[in-house]
Amino acid sequence: MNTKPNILLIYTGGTIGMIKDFDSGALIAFNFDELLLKIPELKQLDCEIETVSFETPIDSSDMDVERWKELGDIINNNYYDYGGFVVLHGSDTMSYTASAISFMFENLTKPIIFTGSQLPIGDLRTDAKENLITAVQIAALRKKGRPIITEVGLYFEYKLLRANRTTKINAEHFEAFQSMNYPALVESGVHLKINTSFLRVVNRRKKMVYHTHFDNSIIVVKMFPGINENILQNIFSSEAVKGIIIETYGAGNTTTQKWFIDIVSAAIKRGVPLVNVTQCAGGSVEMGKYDTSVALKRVGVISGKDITTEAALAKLMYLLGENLPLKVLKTIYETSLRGEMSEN
Ligand code: ASN
Repeated sequence: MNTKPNILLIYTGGTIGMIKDFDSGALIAFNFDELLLKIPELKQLDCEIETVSFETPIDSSDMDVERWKELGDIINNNYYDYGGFVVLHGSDTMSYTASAISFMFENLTKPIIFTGSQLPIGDLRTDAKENLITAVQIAALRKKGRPIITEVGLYFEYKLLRANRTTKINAEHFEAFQSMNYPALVESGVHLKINTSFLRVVNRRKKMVYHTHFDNSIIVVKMFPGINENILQNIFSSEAVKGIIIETYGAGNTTTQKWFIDIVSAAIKRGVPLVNVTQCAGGSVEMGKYDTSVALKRVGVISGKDITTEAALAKLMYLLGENLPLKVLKTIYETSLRGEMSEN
C-alpha cells in the first residue's frame, strides 16, 4: 500500500514561475507540467506530487475575488483526493489571497501552504527552489499518518508563518514577509523545527465547510494628520460602501474632532460595519486606552485587535458575504475565526 502523502501543487502565477530563456535572455513563463524534470530534487521528497495551473497564470497584482474563488474551487474540488496543497503565488498580494483562503476553508484538516519567490525559478541565485522544496516538504509532514499542519501557511525564506498573520514588508530582500504578532510555525535550518504549541488545533469530527461569498463593497481608509473632511464624508456616506476599515494610529487612535466622530457614527447608524486596525506593523488596537479612541468605542466601531490589514479586509468581505445583522457581525468579527487575531 502506498502511504506517501500526495500533494497538489497549484500554480497561479508570479515571479516564481518564470525561467530564463538561455538564447534570448528574456524571462518566460515556465511550463509546470515539466516541473519534476526541471527540479529533480522534488523526486527525493517523501511524497507524490501532481501539478495544476491557472489557465492564465497572473502577476499577483491582478488577483481579485473571482480568482480567489478560482483557487478555492481547485482546492475544494480536490480536497478529499490529496493530503495537502502547495500554492505558488506572486509575492505582492500573497498575504491577501492566503488570508482570504483561510476564511474560505472552515475546519481545515489539511495543509494549504503558499509560497513564491523574489527571483524566478530559472535564475542562478533564485530563492524559488528552496521555498518550493521546503513548502512541499512541510505540506507532506505527517504524525501517525496525519498532517501536522492543518491550516493555511505561508512559507518564505526559512520560515512557515500563519498566512493570515503575514504582511509583505520588503520588495527586495529574500526575507519578504513578516508576522509581527504571531510566532513562526516552522523554522527551517539543518532540521525543520516545528513549533507545535503555536499550530492550530483542529477538531477532526467537524466537517470542512467551504465558503465562497465574499462581498468586496468595502474600502480601507488610512488615517493621516490633515485628512480632508469632505473626502471622508463622501466615502463614508456612499451607498456603494457596505464596510469600512480604518487604519488608525498606534493603539487605535484617531483625531477627536467632532466632524470625524459624526461621520463615523453616521456610517455605523446606516448599518455599515467600521473596523479599527492599527497602521503599526506590530501590536494591537485597544479602544478606550487613550482618550483619542474612547468615542470610537462608544459609537460602535469594531476592534480589529492585532489583525493585519490584509486579513482584516478578507475577514470583512467574508462576513459581509454571510449577510449577518451588524451586531452579530461585530461580535463574530471581534472573535478569532482562523487564528487571525489574538483573543484579548
Ligand atoms: N509581481 C510579482 C507578483 O506578485 C512579484 C513576485 O512574485 N515576486 O506576482
